[in-house]
Amino acid sequence: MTNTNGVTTGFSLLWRAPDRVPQPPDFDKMHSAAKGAPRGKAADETQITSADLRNAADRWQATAIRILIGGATDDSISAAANSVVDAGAGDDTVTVGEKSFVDGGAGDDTIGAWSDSVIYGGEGNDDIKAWSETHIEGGAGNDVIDAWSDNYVDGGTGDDTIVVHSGSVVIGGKGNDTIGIGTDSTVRFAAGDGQDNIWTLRDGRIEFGEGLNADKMRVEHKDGKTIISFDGHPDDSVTINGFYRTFAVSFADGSSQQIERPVDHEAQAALIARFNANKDKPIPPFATR
Ligand SMILES: [Ca+2]
Ligand SMILES: [Ca+2]
Repeated sequence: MTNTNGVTTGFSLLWRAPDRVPQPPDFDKMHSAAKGAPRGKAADETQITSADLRNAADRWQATAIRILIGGATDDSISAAANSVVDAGAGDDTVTVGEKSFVDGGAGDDTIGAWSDSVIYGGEGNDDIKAWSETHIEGGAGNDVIDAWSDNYVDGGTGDDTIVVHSGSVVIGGKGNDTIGIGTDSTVRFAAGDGQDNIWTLRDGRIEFGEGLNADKMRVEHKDGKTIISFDGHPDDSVTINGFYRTFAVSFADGSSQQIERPVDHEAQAALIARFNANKDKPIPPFATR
């Protein structure tokens, strides 16, 4: 597939172990190391380009990674690959190339990254987009996260909207989340994670956490949806939308089962109509915000 920059990218990339939680850089150390690096200015229109970054890197002789530190204001930062961005507080807009690390900090941040990156949205309602093999944590707030393939996405607390295309692991976390998954992706749902809606146009899996056991599970098919709940957990449920016939679920004891979903032609037609009506909207076409 070719992206808008004309770069050809393969989707069958090496699988990144989803449990691997990358360690964030030591920002205190970096703040002192980055003396002379461009910093976010008071003006909202602050724009730091990759050329600025290269100049800064030359100044403090850090060639392996580039470090950008936004202040407490609304920063706009555009950086090349191998960048480290600590955007700080404020409503920041950050775009980075591959193999980068972004901490959006507090505020409602808009963050975009290429592949193999690590993104922490921090507090606030963040809008995060990434390509592949990226570790994303939305943090607190109602985040909107859109990622392509082989990603690990944790929405954190809040009512998050998360869409992944393929080969990804998604954790909605606490709050009532809307999750869209493409092929070969897994949603992890723990006790206390709220009432989540999963939209799938293809196969999918749910891994239930401790306490959400097979012998407590209740499955209800209604209006084209499949609602999974558990005895003793009245505030938790997962609703599967979409018309794929089977859905795999697994439990903390290692057991698993297939949930067979009845065909509801009327619900299928309604979903397809909804998809087509919203397909031009960025996130997600089948579950509009
Ligand atoms: Ca969140
Ligand atoms: Ca949730």
